Amino acid sequence: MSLDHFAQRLDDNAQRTLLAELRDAVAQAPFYTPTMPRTGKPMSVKMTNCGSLGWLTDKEKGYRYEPVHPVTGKPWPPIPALLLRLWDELSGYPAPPEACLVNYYAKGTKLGLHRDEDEQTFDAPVLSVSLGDTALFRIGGLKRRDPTRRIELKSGDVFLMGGEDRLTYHGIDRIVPGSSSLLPKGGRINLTLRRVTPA
Ligand code: MD3
Ligand code: FE
Repeated sequence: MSLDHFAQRLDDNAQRTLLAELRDAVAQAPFYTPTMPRTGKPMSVKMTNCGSLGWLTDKEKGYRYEPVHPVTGKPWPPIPALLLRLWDELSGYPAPPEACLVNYYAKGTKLGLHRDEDEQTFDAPVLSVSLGDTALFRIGGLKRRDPTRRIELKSGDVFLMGGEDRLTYHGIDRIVPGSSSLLPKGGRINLTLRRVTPA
């Protein structure tokens, strides 16, 4: 396994079901603005999490996983059932995901080229689900300077990266405003399911 793009894996109905589950989660764990390690510079993406562990970053302690929301201090809400099923169907991993990072991209939001390397194990894949406006996603190789290519991630698309591609560099160049009517206020939500500890 390496990179798999399941275009339109979720139909309109499934996207709306997931969005409803997500509304409950976000009511308990509101989106907040993460800040960069050391500099404290705010990121343009808004974040929250579901699951037993959530990814976060702040000026003082940097990138890490924590069991509670940084603002409310409460445990993250459960991962939506639809996502747990999707992980079972596609991941090929013998244990459920521990973390579901929820990213919100308003118009103008970017995410620079990076690797997801804060987990204790890379033997599980990362599974990503896109909702709302189309993203211009950039994916490179195992080295930062490797050539990159662009992939459009649309509402309902699922992207799976594992095996030799688990540590590839990737980022979001921009979102395309008005490309989807799923989210009433526009923008894009991306959900990434991850394993943090070995099964
Ligand atoms: C390729 N999110 O949360 S998801 C992230 O659309 C992140 O919000 C992007 O990068 C987003 O860390 C991209 C697709 C993705 C996620 C993880 C990967 C692609 C990946 C890990 C390795 C290679
Ligand atoms: Fe990433």
